[in-house]
Amino acid sequence: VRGIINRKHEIASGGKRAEKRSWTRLYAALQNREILFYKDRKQYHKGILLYHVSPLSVTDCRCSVASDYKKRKNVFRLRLRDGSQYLFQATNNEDMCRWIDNILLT
Ligand code: I3P
Repeated sequence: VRGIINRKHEIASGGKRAEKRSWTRLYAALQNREILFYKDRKQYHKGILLYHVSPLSVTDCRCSVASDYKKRKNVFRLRLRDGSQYLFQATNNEDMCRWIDNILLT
Protein backbone atom coordinates (compact mmCIF):
# COMPACT_ATOMS: atom_id res chain seq x y z
CA VAL A 1 0.00 0.00 0.00
CA ARG A 2 1.23 3.51 -0.82
CA GLY A 3 -0.03 7.00 -1.43
CA ILE A 4 -0.51 10.50 -0.09
CA ILE A 5 -0.98 10.59 3.67
CA ASN A 6 -0.91 13.23 6.41
CA ARG A 7 1.15 12.47 9.47
CA LYS A 8 1.30 13.87 12.99
CA HIS A 9 3.89 12.84 15.57
CA GLU A 10 2.23 12.48 18.98
CA ILE A 11 4.74 10.74 21.20
CA ALA A 12 8.48 10.36 20.76
CA SER A 13 10.36 7.14 21.49
CA GLY A 14 10.70 6.82 25.25
CA GLY A 15 7.24 8.22 25.83
CA LYS A 16 7.85 11.97 25.74
CA ARG A 17 5.40 14.29 24.05
CA ALA A 18 6.63 14.89 20.50
CA GLU A 19 8.12 18.32 19.83
CA LYS A 20 7.12 18.85 16.21
CA ARG A 21 3.40 18.24 16.36
CA SER A 22 2.06 19.73 13.15
CA TRP A 23 0.46 17.66 10.40
CA THR A 24 2.64 17.08 7.39
CA ARG A 25 1.65 15.84 3.96
CA LEU A 26 3.82 13.01 2.74
CA TYR A 27 3.86 10.20 0.20
CA ALA A 28 4.19 6.94 2.12
CA ALA A 29 4.86 3.36 1.05
CA LEU A 30 4.69 0.21 3.17
CA GLN A 31 7.55 -2.07 2.19
CA ASN A 32 9.27 -4.90 4.02
CA ARG A 33 7.70 -4.07 7.37
CA GLU A 34 8.64 -0.41 7.12
CA ILE A 35 6.79 2.73 6.17
CA LEU A 36 9.02 4.80 3.90
CA PHE A 37 8.41 8.49 3.27
CA TYR A 38 8.79 10.46 0.07
CA LYS A 39 7.96 14.01 -1.03
CA ASP A 40 5.54 12.82 -3.69
CA ARG A 41 4.76 10.02 -6.12
CA LYS A 42 7.42 11.16 -8.54
CA GLN A 43 10.15 10.92 -5.90
CA TYR A 44 8.79 7.53 -4.88
CA HIS A 45 9.22 6.24 -8.42
CA LYS A 46 12.75 7.65 -8.48
CA GLY A 47 13.44 5.94 -5.14
CA ILE A 48 14.38 9.21 -3.44
CA LEU A 49 13.41 9.17 0.24
CA LEU A 50 12.85 12.30 2.31
CA TYR A 51 16.13 12.38 4.19
CA HIS A 52 14.68 14.19 7.21
CA VAL A 53 11.74 11.78 7.66
CA SER A 54 13.06 8.42 8.87
CA PRO A 55 11.36 5.16 7.88
CA LEU A 56 9.18 3.64 10.60
CA SER A 57 9.41 -0.04 11.43
CA VAL A 58 5.97 -1.59 11.90
CA THR A 59 7.29 -4.82 13.41
CA ASP A 60 5.42 -5.38 16.69
CA CYS A 61 3.44 -2.17 16.27
CA ARG A 62 -0.13 -1.53 17.26
CA CYS A 63 -2.42 0.08 14.75
CA SER A 64 -6.05 1.10 15.04
CA VAL A 65 -8.59 3.74 14.10
CA ALA A 66 -8.02 6.89 16.20
CA SER A 67 -11.65 7.26 17.19
CA ASP A 68 -10.70 9.63 20.01
CA TYR A 69 -9.20 12.11 17.54
CA LYS A 70 -12.14 14.22 16.36
CA LYS A 71 -10.45 17.06 14.50
CA ARG A 72 -9.94 15.15 11.25
CA LYS A 73 -11.56 12.24 9.45
CA ASN A 74 -10.01 8.91 8.46
CA VAL A 75 -7.29 9.05 11.10
CA PHE A 76 -5.53 5.99 12.46
CA ARG A 77 -2.90 5.66 15.16
CA LEU A 78 0.34 3.75 15.01
CA ARG A 79 2.17 2.81 18.18
CA LEU A 80 5.63 1.55 17.42
CA ARG A 81 7.76 -0.93 19.30
CA ASP A 82 10.05 1.88 20.51
CA GLY A 83 7.10 3.56 22.23
CA SER A 84 6.67 6.35 19.71
CA GLN A 85 3.23 7.17 18.41
CA TYR A 86 1.92 8.74 15.20
CA LEU A 87 -1.42 9.72 13.75
CA PHE A 88 -2.00 9.22 10.05
CA GLN A 89 -4.82 10.70 8.04
CA ALA A 90 -5.74 8.73 4.95
CA THR A 91 -7.52 10.24 1.95
CA ASN A 92 -10.77 8.37 2.65
CA ASN A 93 -12.18 5.54 4.75
CA GLU A 94 -11.31 2.80 2.26
CA ASP A 95 -7.74 4.04 2.10
CA MET A 96 -7.51 4.11 5.90
CA CYS A 97 -8.75 0.51 6.16
CA ARG A 98 -6.27 -0.58 3.52
CA TRP A 99 -3.40 0.97 5.46
CA ILE A 100 -4.47 -0.58 8.76
CA ASP A 101 -5.06 -4.02 7.25
CA ASN A 102 -1.71 -4.06 5.50
CA ILE A 103 0.20 -2.76 8.51
CA LEU A 104 -1.34 -5.47 10.68
CA LEU A 105 -0.58 -8.12 8.05
CA THR A 106 3.13 -7.33 7.85
C1 I3P B 1 0.79 22.24 16.25
C2 I3P B 1 -0.19 22.26 15.11
C3 I3P B 1 -1.01 20.98 15.06
C4 I3P B 1 -1.70 20.76 16.39
C5 I3P B 1 -0.72 20.76 17.54
C6 I3P B 1 0.11 22.01 17.59
O1 I3P B 1 1.44 23.49 16.32
O2 I3P B 1 -1.07 23.34 15.23
O3 I3P B 1 -1.96 21.06 14.01
O4 I3P B 1 -2.34 19.52 16.36
O5 I3P B 1 -1.47 20.65 18.73
O6 I3P B 1 1.08 21.90 18.59
P1 I3P B 1 2.73 23.83 15.42
O7 I3P B 1 2.29 23.86 14.00
O8 I3P B 1 3.13 25.17 15.91
O9 I3P B 1 3.74 22.78 15.67
P2 I3P B 1 -3.88 19.31 16.07
O10 I3P B 1 -4.10 19.64 14.63
O11 I3P B 1 -4.13 17.87 16.37
O12 I3P B 1 -4.61 20.23 16.98
P3 I3P B 1 -1.08 19.71 19.96
O13 I3P B 1 0.21 20.24 20.49
O14 I3P B 1 -2.21 19.82 20.88
O15 I3P B 1 -0.94 18.32 19.44
